[in-house]
Amino acid sequence: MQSEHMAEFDVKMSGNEDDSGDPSIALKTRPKTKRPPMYKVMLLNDDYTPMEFVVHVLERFFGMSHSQAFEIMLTVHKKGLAVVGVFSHEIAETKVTQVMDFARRHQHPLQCTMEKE
Ligand code: TYC
Repeated sequence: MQSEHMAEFDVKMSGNEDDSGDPSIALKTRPKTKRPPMYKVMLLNDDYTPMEFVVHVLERFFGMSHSQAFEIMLTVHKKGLAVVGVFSHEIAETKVTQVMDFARRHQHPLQCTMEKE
């Protein structure tokens, strides 16, 4: 299987002068670059993790200001979850691991997940 990050080449039928009937001559190639897939990182609500802990997580791992972090924390609290950032697969995985480890170390049940955009 080809890596999703590799450049692919596709074919273009137009813009040539061929009328020989040989389809192989009528194909031109052009480089086709694909953007890497992006992943939403989400925080899930629970009944036990202190609000201030969630605010701290958002400041510490997602670079949010205190007021931004408080706002997103409240969104998770009220709606059940919120997207807290969109990242490449590797960065998203790192964020999830950092949050889950930090929550476990502090014995909070906070859950952080990622999902392809
Ligand atoms: N619902 C929690 C409480 O009332 C606060 C909370 C917010 C927990 C966001 C998790 O992702 C979360 N203490």
